[in-house]
Amino acid sequence: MNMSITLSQSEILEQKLHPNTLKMGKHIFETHGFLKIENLYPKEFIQELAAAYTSQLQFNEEEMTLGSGAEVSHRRYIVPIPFKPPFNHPELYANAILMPLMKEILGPHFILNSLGSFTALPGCTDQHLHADYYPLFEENTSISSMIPTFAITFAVPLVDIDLINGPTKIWSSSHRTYPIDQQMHSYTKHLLCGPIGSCYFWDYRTFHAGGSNHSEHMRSLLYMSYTRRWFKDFSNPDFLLMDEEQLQGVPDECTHLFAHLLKPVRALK
Ligand SMILES: O=C(O)CCC(=O)C(=O)O
Repeated sequence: MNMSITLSQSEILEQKLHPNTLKMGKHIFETHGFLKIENLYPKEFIQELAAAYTSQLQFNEEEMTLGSGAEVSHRRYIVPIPFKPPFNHPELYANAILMPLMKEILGPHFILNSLGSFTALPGCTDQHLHADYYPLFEENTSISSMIPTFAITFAVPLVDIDLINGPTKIWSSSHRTYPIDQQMHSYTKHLLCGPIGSCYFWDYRTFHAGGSNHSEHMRSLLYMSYTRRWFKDFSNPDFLLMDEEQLQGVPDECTHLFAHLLKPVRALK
């Protein structure tokens, strides 16, 4: 089965998903625990972000930027990205096509919880298999696996991802079992390759692992996490590097994504 959707020309022009595409996207995500959108963003837009990210790394010494993140496997870092231009563009984090799909999946009161990158340097080795969170109710893993999702990791390739530079590996439908170690063979593994402009996202419960980077270039995925508003992430770096001025600069129609940071008077419109 295809785990991806491709936007039609009219969906791109109108910046709106056809109701059937919306239904299909939700269905794939809920069944398989992940979904890929082949062509969500204009290539030039992502190329601009990629150039800004590279210069952010060059401007800071490697230890300063990569060191402010967390090394999650050999030569693979989670790096925080400050919420400022060009990374605070609503087309990225409040994308008109994406938001209705997130709302279908996470309910109406979801928030943006973090912004950063998964950066795999050349020579980076395979990451260990993991899910992004523990069962929500640790004493009852089967209930925790049955319920709708509470959080999503959303990844945007900043380079074309191929078999050489380390696609994320993901195990289809593994969000319904915890842990999957003894039963890996019952799940189909997918390699999340994709060109600039594509994106993919997975349920916090879906098992996955970053691939090894055999190329000579850095492989970065920009990532954001979208979560239900009540969810507090105790397991992952809670990066949303945003000051008061940047918060005040958020367009009114996007403030709901920051409801957890706003004073109650502005919070729920
Ligand atoms: O680098 C990747 O492809 C994924 C990284 C990841 O899943 C993580 O660090 O939690």
